[in-house]
Amino acid sequence: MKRNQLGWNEFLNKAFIEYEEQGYTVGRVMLEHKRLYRVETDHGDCLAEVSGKYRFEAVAREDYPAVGDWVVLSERQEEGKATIHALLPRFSKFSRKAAGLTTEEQIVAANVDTVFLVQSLNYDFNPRRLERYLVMAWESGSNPVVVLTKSDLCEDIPGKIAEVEAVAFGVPIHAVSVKAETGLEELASYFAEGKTVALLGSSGAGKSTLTNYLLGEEKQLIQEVRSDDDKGKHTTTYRELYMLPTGGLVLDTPGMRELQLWEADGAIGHSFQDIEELAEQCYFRDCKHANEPKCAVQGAIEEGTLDAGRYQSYVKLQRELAFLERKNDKRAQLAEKEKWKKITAGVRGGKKK
Ligand SMILES: Nc1nc2c(ncn2[C@@H]2O[C@H](COP(=O)(O)OP(=O)(O)OP(=O)(O)O)[C@@H](O)[C@H]2O)c(=O)[nH]1
Ligand SMILES: [Mg+2]
Ligand SMILES: [Zn+2]
Repeated sequence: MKRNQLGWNEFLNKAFIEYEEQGYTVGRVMLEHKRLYRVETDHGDCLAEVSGKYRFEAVAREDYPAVGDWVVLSERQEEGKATIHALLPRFSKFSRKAAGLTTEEQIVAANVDTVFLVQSLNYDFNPRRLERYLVMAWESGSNPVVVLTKSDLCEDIPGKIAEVEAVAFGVPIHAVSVKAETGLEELASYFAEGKTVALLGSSGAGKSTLTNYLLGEEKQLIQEVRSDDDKGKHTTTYRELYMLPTGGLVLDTPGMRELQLWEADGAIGHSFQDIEELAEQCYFRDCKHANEPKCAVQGAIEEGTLDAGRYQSYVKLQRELAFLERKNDKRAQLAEKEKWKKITAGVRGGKKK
């Protein structure tokens, strides 16, 4: 069945059984455009919208389907259309804070097995930015892999890999070039049948170039980067999930200007294990690693075993999360209010369709 090629698994099957008994079908969201979805099902692809009831019950942005999601459908095959009635639980999701002043979760990729954190080996290369991506990747429930692109433009690949190793313990790192066709065969193992890989990174990093290479055809538009600073032009403007001819799926995404953190309970600790281990050796249990005597963190920075930039990055990310948490508490209160407003309005006005 096609489902298996699309990444169907036991976890999803369990969640779907009750719907299946009611005659619904299931599909995976391949593309989203303004709340209109292209969904791939056992019967081919169709355009789908959420039902009125779904819209009525959705409170927040993250309640709506995102690319990679599995959705419960009633299909109208002759028309090539379908209605989405429910969302199956996500086994992983890579989120960020949506751009702008609101605190809203934006799901960048749902149900992905592996995230490729893509950086180019020339100007785009930035271990501090990678730290930020790694925190969200650990939080997502998918496995991070660092993919360093454009190795044909780099003189010192081992040096760059060492810099990445220092911030990404135990994370696989691959240096590749689509132009020179090197290192690419190492990536094949992530694309076993039904496995989904999402490509994330800045604009111009070479995500779409890699996608086209994997697809074996020029599906995604690619544009030259600006020659003065090598910044991309935000060529890709929407997320799209593709099935590879060799099995596996790839999700190309638009380059992110900035990755603002979303909730990340334990992920900072996971990414900055080195610092948290040092902190345990500080003399004072509540050491703030500022001016306290016998501070192991400051000691390591002085000795040069801990990079000061890395420590600053850790502090900055923690502050950002604390700020987000405070705002989210407020948002949760508002959402709860909104929900009750809807429910009481529904009771008064009869059932809304
Ligand atoms: N030299 C070299 N250039 C590459 C390589 N891969 C990609 N490029 C170039 O990098 C530029 C940007 O590539 P894209 O694939 O469009 O980058 P992207 O990450 O998809 O960018 P957005 O869609 O804006 O997020 C293009 O000019 C590519 O030709 C490579 O391996 N070597
Ligand atoms: Mg692109
Ligand atoms: Zn300390």
